[in-house]
Amino acid sequence: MQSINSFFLVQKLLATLVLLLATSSAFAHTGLKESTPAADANVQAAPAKIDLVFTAPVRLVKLEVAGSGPAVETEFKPSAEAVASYSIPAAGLVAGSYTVNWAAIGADGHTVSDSFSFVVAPSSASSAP
Ligand SMILES: [Cu+2]
Repeated sequence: MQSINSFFLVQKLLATLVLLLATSSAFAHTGLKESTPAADANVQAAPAKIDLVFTAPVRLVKLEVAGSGPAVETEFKPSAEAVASYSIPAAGLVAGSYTVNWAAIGADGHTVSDSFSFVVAPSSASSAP
């Protein structure tokens, strides 16, 4: 009986350990810390660039800005070097809603991808009374 109990105790401890490891590696994943425009932002003026700040240096391998019209042209080029901050000129944004799709390879070799959206409000000129 004693040995069966300790067997189950070891099983339980191992399960807890695996869970802890899985959780901590998820936390170690590199992610997007902040962006400009920020996620879900409603900006008054069309930005001329997209700024991304990651939690650790990454190689940004994809950045697409999708609006309601044709894909927005950016000066994005896949990065050969790992850096934490990116500033990517994106000309031609007008009023409308946009989704930024990005993918980056972190120091642990994992590719992380995500997206965020923002809205460029109609210009004050066109909403004048
Ligand atoms: Cu990872």
